[in-house]
Amino acid sequence: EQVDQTYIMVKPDGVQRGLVGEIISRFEKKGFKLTGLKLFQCSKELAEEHYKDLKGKSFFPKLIDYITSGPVVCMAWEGVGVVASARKLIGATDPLQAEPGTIRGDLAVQTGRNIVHGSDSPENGKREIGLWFNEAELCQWNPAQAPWLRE
Ligand code: YYY
Ligand code: MG
Repeated sequence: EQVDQTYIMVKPDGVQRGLVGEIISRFEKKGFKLTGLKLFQCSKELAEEHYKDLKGKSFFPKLIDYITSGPVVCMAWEGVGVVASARKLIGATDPLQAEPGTIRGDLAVQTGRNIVHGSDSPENGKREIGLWFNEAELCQWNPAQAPWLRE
């Protein structure tokens, strides 16, 4: 099967609210492989490039202010089906519509403070990891638990 990569980011509100460990833990416990992780203060330019598809939306300036308002936690995760699965773990964009059990459903109340980002396609997963990480910041490794996660 195809192994995909997704870019997951704890947004500034998630960091400020002390939810970094909780959010990392959801993906770690599921069984995906972490290949990159850092705390990072991003520039306006990087935030705009990351969200370039939303340029022109009324909420775009506020979104950029929010994402650049403090440090974020950048993560790269890898696995079969990781992109769609991570989106399910994260839940709907509007946290009030997100199902209980999802990160946004359990931990957030408003779209403009929805605490976490996840790539929406394998192509965007690769693109976003390339935007947020240098090659040297990504690790290829073999988790000891691999044979206990997939037969
Ligand atoms: O992928 P996801 O984060 O669930 O939603 P997107 O439609 O890609 O929007 C990105 C980001 O923009 C969203 O997480 C919050 C913000 N946003 C907003 O503030 N108001 C909206 N009506 C839609 C999105
Ligand atoms: Mg999106």
